[in-house]
Amino acid sequence: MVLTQEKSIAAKIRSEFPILHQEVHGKPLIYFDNAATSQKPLAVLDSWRHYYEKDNANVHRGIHSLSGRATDAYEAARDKLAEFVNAASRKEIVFTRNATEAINLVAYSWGLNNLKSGDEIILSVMEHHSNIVPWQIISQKTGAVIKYVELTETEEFNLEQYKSLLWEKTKLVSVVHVSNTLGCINPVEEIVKLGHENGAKVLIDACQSLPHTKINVQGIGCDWLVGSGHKMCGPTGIGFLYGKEAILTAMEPFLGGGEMIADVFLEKSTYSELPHKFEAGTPAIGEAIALGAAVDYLTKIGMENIHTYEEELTAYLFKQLGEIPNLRIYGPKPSLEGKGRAALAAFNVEGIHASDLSTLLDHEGVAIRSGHHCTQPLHRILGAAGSARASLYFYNTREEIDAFIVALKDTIDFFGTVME
Ligand code: C6P
Repeated sequence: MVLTQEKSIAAKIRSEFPILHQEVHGKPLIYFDNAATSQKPLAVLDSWRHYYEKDNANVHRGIHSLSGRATDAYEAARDKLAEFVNAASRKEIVFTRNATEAINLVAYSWGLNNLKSGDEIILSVMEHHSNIVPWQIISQKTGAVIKYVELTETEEFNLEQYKSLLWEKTKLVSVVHVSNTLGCINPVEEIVKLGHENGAKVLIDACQSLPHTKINVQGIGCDWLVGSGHKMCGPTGIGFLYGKEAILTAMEPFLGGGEMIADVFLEKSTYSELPHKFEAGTPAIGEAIALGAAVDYLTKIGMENIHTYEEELTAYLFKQLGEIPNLRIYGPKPSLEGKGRAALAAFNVEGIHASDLSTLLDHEGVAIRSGHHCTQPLHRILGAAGSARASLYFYNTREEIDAFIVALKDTIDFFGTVME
């Protein structure tokens, strides 16, 4: 199905998301906080419920029928995810709680064992805290030094400065694909290629790209890539780490316990094969299965269709926001066709606190996020304590953007009147 503004298609898609059909403070809900978490379609809710109603049992443990069904469905979800990101093997997909845990897995398992004093880690200033704090901890423990890629004048990834940071001491590059604040789309293939040419390993944080565009890990060429299920129509509590098989094989386990072992003796243990070596304890089984259903759902709509439709929304959102005086949007401008950035806008209106905007918009039924969006260092560089952020997904429409703009203008007028 090609996504368009056409009423019947938009209505069909929206009918699959029960949560969207409610009023907040007496106004129809306009959910524009999709970068924080996405809503879940019936197919995902049904899959989760089916698991707990019919198949609930622990995985890889029992030989009874329920355990067999749970194990099959859990492993089928891994297959779906492997195909979704074009991994070379299902062994390269490790289920984690979220992207944050996946980055910590790499930091503790690979970073702690492979980095030493004087080695260098390259991050960018636009990273989410999840891709800064784990490396700060590893840096403190190993003596490895963190270097940051800065922004260009258009508030994008500074590729030239990145090149100047790379040298033989660079052992790791860990950067975001799409910034959750700037909305810029970073040239990850080029970043990976340059990192590899200098002998560094490269991790890509695909949290904000995976839900919106086709990701091909082999095409990107990265060593690791992380994502969170809840941002791509799946449940919370489930995410994943993609890692090249040879690298994951060479890595030490992150957490120890049941499920990740081959044999346990009182003195020592041997570990399971990939990917189970990294999945200690009972996993989030129902959530992984429901994430598999989300992958099926997104695949059925088509990632290309989602991407193209969101470009259309981006163009419209930026056109409408652009007409509001004293409103500053962070990150690059999209083309007139909405290309070149993600369907989100973090912004500030002169003289009005972002949280006040968000609070008053909530009274109009509009859900946007305000604050630092877990990119505090970036906000400091932008000279703002925080920002308001409207972030869209494929179930949003131009009519919702219109209603958001009316509510935003009314809110700004209200503050203007109060402050006069
Ligand atoms: N950003 C946002 O409102 P977790 O919490 O592990 O599911 O995702 C962390 C994360 C990592 N990288 C990027 C680029 C992200 O955007 C996020 C989550 C949300 O922007 C919540 S802070």
